[in-house]
Amino acid sequence: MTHKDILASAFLTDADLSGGGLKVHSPVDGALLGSVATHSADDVEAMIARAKSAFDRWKSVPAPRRGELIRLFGDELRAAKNELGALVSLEAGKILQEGLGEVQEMIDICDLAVGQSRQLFGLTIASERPGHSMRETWHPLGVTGVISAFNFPVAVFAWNFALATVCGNTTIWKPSEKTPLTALSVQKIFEKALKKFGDAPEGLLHVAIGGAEIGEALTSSKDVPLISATGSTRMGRIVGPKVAERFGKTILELGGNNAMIVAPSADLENAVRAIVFSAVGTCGQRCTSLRRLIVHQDVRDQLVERLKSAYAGLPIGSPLEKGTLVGPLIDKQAFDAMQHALDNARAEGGKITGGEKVDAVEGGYYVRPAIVEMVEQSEIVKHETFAPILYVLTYQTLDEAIALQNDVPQGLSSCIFSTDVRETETFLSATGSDCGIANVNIGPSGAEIGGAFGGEKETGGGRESGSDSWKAYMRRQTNTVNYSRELPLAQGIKFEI
Ligand code: UN1
Repeated sequence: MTHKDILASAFLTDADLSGGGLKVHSPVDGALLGSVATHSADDVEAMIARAKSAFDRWKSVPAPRRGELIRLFGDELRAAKNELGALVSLEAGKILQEGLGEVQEMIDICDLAVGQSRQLFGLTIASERPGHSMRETWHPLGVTGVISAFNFPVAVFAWNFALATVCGNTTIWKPSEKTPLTALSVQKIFEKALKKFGDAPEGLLHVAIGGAEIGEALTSSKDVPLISATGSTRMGRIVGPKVAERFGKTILELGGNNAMIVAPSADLENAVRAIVFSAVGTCGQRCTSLRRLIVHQDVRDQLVERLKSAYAGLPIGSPLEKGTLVGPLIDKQAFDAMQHALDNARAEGGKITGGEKVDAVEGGYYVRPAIVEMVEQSEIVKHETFAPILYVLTYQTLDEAIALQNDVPQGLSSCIFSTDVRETETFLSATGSDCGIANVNIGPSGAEIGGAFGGEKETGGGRESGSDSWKAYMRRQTNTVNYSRELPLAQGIKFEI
């Protein structure tokens, strides 16, 4: 399929792709995919007003009926899985398998949200007063601002949108400037669902395309009670305080610096497969990518040797071609950042294998993933570089390994390969990993949508996707009802008039 075919089959028209000010290039070969129209801060103001009036109607639609809209959206995504998956691959550069996986992740979260729409459970609480009942209920919150990143251009949006919608909210989505086309395609797919649904208010979803001024308009508006932002810690440091200043809520999903501990008892065959997938998959551009390997000294040489030979045979090339496992970096800036990190690693004593530019497809930034053997967890290792660089560190005791794993500013994902239950349970205990995600005998990336997704420390603390993450999209209300003929006060206070 040509680029044009991929764009057209993902419902993008010439009007979508021409005349605008934002030039979109494919990381596959640098080809210009389109010039997309952008929005201004004033446009965003108007979107917020429309989303707010849509919210006024949507919040009174019964939640299971709201779920029906997301069920229809999931159906449309199933029908368009191949087309949208290919567009993700073309615009974000991830291999086709991962592009399809990303759309599957959207479908999965729609399914979860449909079920959730019948389970926005509150609580009944024992009242201390006779003839009183207490409960806790959950109500829709309002307009939700979703700021998403290039590396998961559609799935992370869907985590937020599917839940926000069944929870009764309306959404304004600011996709990454690097991936507006997938967002426009998703908007069209959602419109098909809306048509089938029939009577939804106009303005449930707005896509706002542009740069920082869009984010600024969303974060500063008191009419957007919740901002869910995925991206760098640098971005989070701007968004978090800005929203907090007006007492808005945030869900922040920022940088990760994910580690794997490989113990002497580990199944090394599986460890190698997990390491390669999580370190080089998506060309190291997942927030959950494996960046640090903490290996026991007894298995270190063996493991590193196996990894080097696996890395040497990796098929690097166009992500659109079958058989490719490593696609391109998103752009030149990402390539430069990778080279800069490798220079620093070298200066800090690292022994580097790989990392060089590969001439796979003209116009794209392809690299051989790097393995960097470090003497210690120096400065560069503590820094998240969004590229396929795997730092290798060695340990002797589990305590030492856990201390290394935790001694970084980020706290997203982590894992241990071990068949010793004492070690694995320690890793998952209060004295183990300090991350939001901690796995045993699988890699740190590729989380299922059923669990809460997010992390601690500089990762921002937000949780999205499964478990009870839906609560972040609602406001909590505590109710006390007196059905007696008396008026007793709490805490036994007497106040006679
Ligand atoms: C991200 O990189 O922002 O767990 C999200 C994973 C995917 C989501 C990654 N399900 O790797």
